[in-house]
Amino acid sequence: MTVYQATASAPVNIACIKYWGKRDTKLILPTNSSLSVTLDQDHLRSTTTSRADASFSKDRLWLNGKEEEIKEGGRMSTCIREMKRLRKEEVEDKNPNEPKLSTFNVHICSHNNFPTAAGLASSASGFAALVSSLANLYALPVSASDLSLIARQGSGSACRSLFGGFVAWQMGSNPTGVDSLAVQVAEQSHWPDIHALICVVSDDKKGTSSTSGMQRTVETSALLQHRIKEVVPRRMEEISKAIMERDFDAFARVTMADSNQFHAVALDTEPPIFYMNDVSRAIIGLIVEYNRVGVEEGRGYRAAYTYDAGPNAVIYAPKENVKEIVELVVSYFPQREGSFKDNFGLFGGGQV
Ligand code: 2P0
Repeated sequence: MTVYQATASAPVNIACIKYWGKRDTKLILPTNSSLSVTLDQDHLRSTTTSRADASFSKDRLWLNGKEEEIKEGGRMSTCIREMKRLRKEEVEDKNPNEPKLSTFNVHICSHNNFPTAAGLASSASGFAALVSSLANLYALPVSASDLSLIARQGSGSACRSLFGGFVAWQMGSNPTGVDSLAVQVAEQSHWPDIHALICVVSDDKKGTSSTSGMQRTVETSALLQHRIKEVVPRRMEEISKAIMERDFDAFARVTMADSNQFHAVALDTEPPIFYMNDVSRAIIGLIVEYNRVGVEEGRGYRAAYTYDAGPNAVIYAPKENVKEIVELVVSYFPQREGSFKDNFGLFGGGQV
């Protein structure tokens, strides 16, 4: 008996130009393009195994060992349905000898190898790994950008985790979403010198989810309109150029400005959304001072902070500065042994 099973894994990505806002909530089409760096660390990944079998009575999903319901019409069921459609159209319809896996139900088992204590969003790596494992199972002859169209419908940021290195999610303009996909701007090997340091400020569950928070921003923030029309298109060009030229000073300036503006549009939402806390803001102060000294010494910016929908900091820096930054951060924010909660903990420093 043939066993139809495949495994794939996908890493976390951290945006430098932030995705915040949908123009279509069902298809997950964004109000602006975004750009991220995919972390190339073994300990920040989701790994997913999918199995198709004629005897399975329904599609089922286990996350970190616990079975989760696959809601009819929900994001998970959309992704599974779209992957089955691709299997039928790209494989079975073209070659009638291929087994009709698209008619079988699937069992999907997914694990994150990073602790929930890290407070990192797992939907990006999770949906990217899901789509990749189904693509392997179904032996789909399609590109990573094609798969990103489906991962996007699981969670917007997931489309960017299908590539390594520096990745853009092009917002597109077609109402069907066919051109809202991820493309690789540069391989990680193009600029291996950049490292990411993840500083766990708090592992408290965030008060406002990204999905509902960004919709409120779309509905109520006037600043968001300025951001999506005037600011992000220019920044997408600036950061792509900085990456191509390996210009860390320019990369850092755009990254920090965009993190600041993302949190400004969150504050401009009614009612306002606060993701950073006092420790987050103190880390910003530390990096600003570190960069001020760098500029004074003629070395330019040497580190860039960025914050997502929570208080934890990610600091991008060239490898030569990482040790110094870790020492600085640890000296100002001592960690309490064995505890992440309500403390400042360094989760990881490593190559992106
Ligand atoms: C980003 N974030 O670009 C931005 C920055 C959070 C802040 O993508 O509703 O979990 O599933 O599409 O992808 C978080 O949004 O939201 C996010 P959905 P998602 O990384």
